[in-house]
Amino acid sequence: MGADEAPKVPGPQPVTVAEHGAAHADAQAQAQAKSLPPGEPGKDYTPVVVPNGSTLPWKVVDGVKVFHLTAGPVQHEFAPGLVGTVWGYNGQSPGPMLELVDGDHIRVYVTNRLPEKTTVHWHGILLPNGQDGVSGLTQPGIPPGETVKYEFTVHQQGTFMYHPHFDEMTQMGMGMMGMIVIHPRNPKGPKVARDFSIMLTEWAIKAGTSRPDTNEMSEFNILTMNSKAFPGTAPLVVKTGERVRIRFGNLGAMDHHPVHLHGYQFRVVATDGGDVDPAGQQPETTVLVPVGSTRAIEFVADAPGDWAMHCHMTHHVMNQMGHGLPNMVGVDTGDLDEQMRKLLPDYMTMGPTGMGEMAEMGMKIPENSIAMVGADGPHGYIDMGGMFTVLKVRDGITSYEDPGWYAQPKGTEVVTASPEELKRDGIVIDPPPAVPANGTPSAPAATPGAAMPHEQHH
Ligand SMILES: [Cu+2]
Repeated sequence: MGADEAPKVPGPQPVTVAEHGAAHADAQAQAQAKSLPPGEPGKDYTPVVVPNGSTLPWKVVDGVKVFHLTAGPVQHEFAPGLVGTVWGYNGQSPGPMLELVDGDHIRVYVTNRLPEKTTVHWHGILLPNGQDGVSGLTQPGIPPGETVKYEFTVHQQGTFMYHPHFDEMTQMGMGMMGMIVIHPRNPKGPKVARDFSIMLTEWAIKAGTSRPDTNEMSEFNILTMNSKAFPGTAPLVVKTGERVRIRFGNLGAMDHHPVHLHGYQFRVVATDGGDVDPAGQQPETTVLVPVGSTRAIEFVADAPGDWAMHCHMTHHVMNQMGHGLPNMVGVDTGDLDEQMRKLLPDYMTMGPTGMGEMAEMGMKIPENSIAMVGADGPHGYIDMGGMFTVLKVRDGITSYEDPGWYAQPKGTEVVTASPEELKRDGIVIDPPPAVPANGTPSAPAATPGAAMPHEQHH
């Protein structure tokens, strides 16, 4: 804004037009003067790991960290078998993570290669109003083909996000979002050895199609961590004894995600509003990550194994084919499948005994789609999909490459109960009710718990 455009400011001590203009022109220089030298990985911080993702590269020009984001269409693989035509940044969804240090002065160039306007809003970042990225409110939308410059100094630390603030429903539903991590300049507290960043979101892509339906409001069928659905999610690999931080962000359209970690208790140490005071860090095994929020959890990985980490909404650990089916659980389908196969050789009734074994049986699915759930695991089929990944904790590893599946120490596996054990512990197994396995008994079954003396039910 030129000095002659600056409005006169009414007030007890009005500044002159000339003073006001000069002050405005100096604002950026002053902000930069209050900034610190660019923070360096390895020296000022341990870089954050982005499973299935990347960190945005930068260069330093005259003490300023310079970044470049390009918004545009992306061909993105959600899991083997499903490639979507989505929108993202620099050829990725989510966009690459911005990794900064408190006091960094940054310039971010944003080029728009979308067919419509866009902006970038720096979610949770404390900055001058003009840099806030809200189309129409704080800046004009960036037209297709144009490049704008955002510039500010960061004076905070924690986990934040970036996303468009123009046609949000479409652009975020198409996958435009990314994480921002700002490390403290002088870290306090125990040092974290493994620091992970995971963006949660949701998509509506009808089986056999490739474009997200961004008008969808409730029927999301691809639930992702860093835009991957299990089995496309990369494991989080940690050495036994290391202190771990996991940062979650949620920029999905409609759903909050309670992310549950097996095998551990953790503390929620920070939100995008700042660090949680240690006295207020509630112990948890599940952290709710609301839409438009970040949460960081910490724990010491003292238990080796393959530990599941997943959203606990059961519909969020299913892939495309698990939604919108008629409920067949408990229905006696008789010779329906046999009759139907005379007409449709691949016919299979969906889920009369539940859905667990259907993906495993290799049901026929449309081209470019992913089955409900699943992948082969070390002990059979893992019938999970969507927001599911594995924390792999291993003794004495020297690399964070995927170590494969955990070999459980002998004597710690689940085994079939032997008759001797059943007898020793007084477990009496009632004969199964005389009805089909997928049916409901027509007569009341034996009194539940009859085999167990009541005094053991305290
Ligand atoms: Cu969820």
